[in-house]
Parts: sequence; structure tokens; C-alpha cells
Amino acid sequence: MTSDFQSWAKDRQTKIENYLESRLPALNFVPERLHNAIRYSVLGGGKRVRPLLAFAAGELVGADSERVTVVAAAVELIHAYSLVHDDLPCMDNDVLRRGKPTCHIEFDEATALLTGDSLQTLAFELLAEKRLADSPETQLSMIAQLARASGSRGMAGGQAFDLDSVGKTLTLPELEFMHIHKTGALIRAAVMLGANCASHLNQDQLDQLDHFAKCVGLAFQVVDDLLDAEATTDTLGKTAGKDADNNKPTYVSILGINQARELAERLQHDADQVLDSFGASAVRLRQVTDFIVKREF
Ligand code: GRG
Repeated sequence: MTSDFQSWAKDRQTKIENYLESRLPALNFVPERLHNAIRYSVLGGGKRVRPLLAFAAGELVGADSERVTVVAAAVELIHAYSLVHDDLPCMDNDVLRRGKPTCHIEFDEATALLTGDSLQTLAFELLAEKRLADSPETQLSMIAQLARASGSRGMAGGQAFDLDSVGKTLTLPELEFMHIHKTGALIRAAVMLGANCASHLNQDQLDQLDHFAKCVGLAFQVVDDLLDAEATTDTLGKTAGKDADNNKPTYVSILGINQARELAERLQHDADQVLDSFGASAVRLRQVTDFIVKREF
């Protein structure tokens, strides 16, 4: 990771943190316990990978950074909601997230449920309240895009497939189907929403960018599986080794460590190739992809 990319990423992470901080209800607003749990679950943690992708896509098209900040925050709120719900006893039943107790452990299950609900609706409030695209039609399509990516045809559907697959043997295409939905859909939305903040790309270019995002979404998941198998709980800030403990099919369980690592590198190569036609303006997208594939947590 170059120092130039490090300072670019730090700057965007700070920007997103400040914006989220300003948009989450204050601790002293009633109901205080819920607002406390909301801030606890969103602020001061996470790599902010999806916002970084939205910023990088926004820079590809020369979009206004204030617009991109809003869409990046909306995607991060959906992501934060998914983590809070995923950690609940009825789903993954985990006690550690981002290096601290999960929301339902720190608060309680009902508060965690309401935290996720509130984060999800706040994401759409942000997307709908002011101009974020050059045309109202594009902005409407962005709202629909995030809704689709989050719902039963996207992330929530992928999660249902995941819950159903515990203890089963999946084929590689089935595993890919699950992750294209569970993790990939939101990553694609981050890229496409960032790019839609300006209307500089034609449909063919938007399709290419979507293909790039699909490769990155899968690469993200392959690396997530590798880290679950290889890294420690301390480094990850979440319980390591859970996939094997829970008998979950993963890229590591199907391919083994070496082939899974090769697959992540191949997906990065494919993603990079798609970006060739965009020239130098795609540099940040390449760098964020590299960060995703080489990350250690
Ligand atoms: C509950 C509707 C619903 C969906 C949950 C995304 C998801 C679906 C569950 C998260 C569980 C999980 C560990 C998925 C694997 C990939 C993933 C999303 C990892 C966490 O994302 P990071 O690494 O987390 O970007 P940070 O904390 O850095 O934001």
C-alpha cells in the first residue's frame, strides 16, 4: 500500500466518520438507549471499505465529493445494520464485532433489532433528502438500486441462503451465488452509487464498472474466508475460525488455502483488466481493490 493511497484513504475515512457522526441522532435524544446503541454500532470502527469504493468510483467520474459522501454513508449504514443483525443469536450468534462486544451483548436483543431497523431506514432518508445526481431519474434509480441490493434479491436473500447452507456441501457455483448476493450486492451498490453521482459514463461503461464491482465483491469474500481461517481474533476484531466451527461452506473449505488465495488474485486481475479502458482516472479503484485483496483484517 503506497503512502499516497494511505493518506487518500485516511482522508476519506475521516470524512465519512465525521459525516456519519453528524447524521446519527445525538446520545441525549430520546430514546437514549436506542441512540446510544446506534452510535455504538456505527462510529469508531470498521475499515469503511464500501465508502472507499464509492469515493473511488466518484473520483473516476469527477463527481462532487459532498454527493459521494452521502451515498457512501448510506451504503455504510446498510452494512452496519447487516452486521448488527448478523450477530444476533437467531443468525450468527456472535459476541465480538470490530474489537468490542456485539450490539446485543452490550445492549440487548430488542435494542439490536431496532438499531438495525433504524440504520436501514436512515440510509434511505439520506439518499432521498437532497440532490445527489444530475437528474431526478438517476437519483430515483440510485435509491432503487440500494433497496434491491439490500433486500431479498440481494444481501438479505444471500443471508437466507447462507443460513440454509450450514452443514451442507455447496458446489463452487452455489457458493458464488450466495456471496454475489450476501456480500457482493452491497459492494456493487457502493461502486455504482458513487459513479452515479455524476452522469459522465454511458451505459456500456456503467456495465463495465458493474462487472468490475462484481469481481471485487467476490474477491472481498474469498479474502474474508481466508482471514477467517488464517488470522487471529485479535487481529480481526471478530471471532476467527467461526466458519469451520459452524461447519459453513467457504472458499477455503471447498478450494483449500492455496487455491482460494489464487482465486482472490485472479479476481483482482480480472477487476484490474476491466478498468484498463478507464485509464488513469481509475487509479483509486485499483488501489482500493488491492487493499481489499491484501488486507490482513
Ligand atoms: C442480516 C440482512 C442481513 C445480512 C447480513 C453481510 C452480512 C449479511 C453478514 C455479515 C457477516 C459476514 C462476516 C459476512 C462476510 C463478509 C463481511 C460482510 C464481512 C464484514 O465486512 P467488513 O470486513 O467489516 O467490511 P468492517 O467491520 O471492516 O466494516
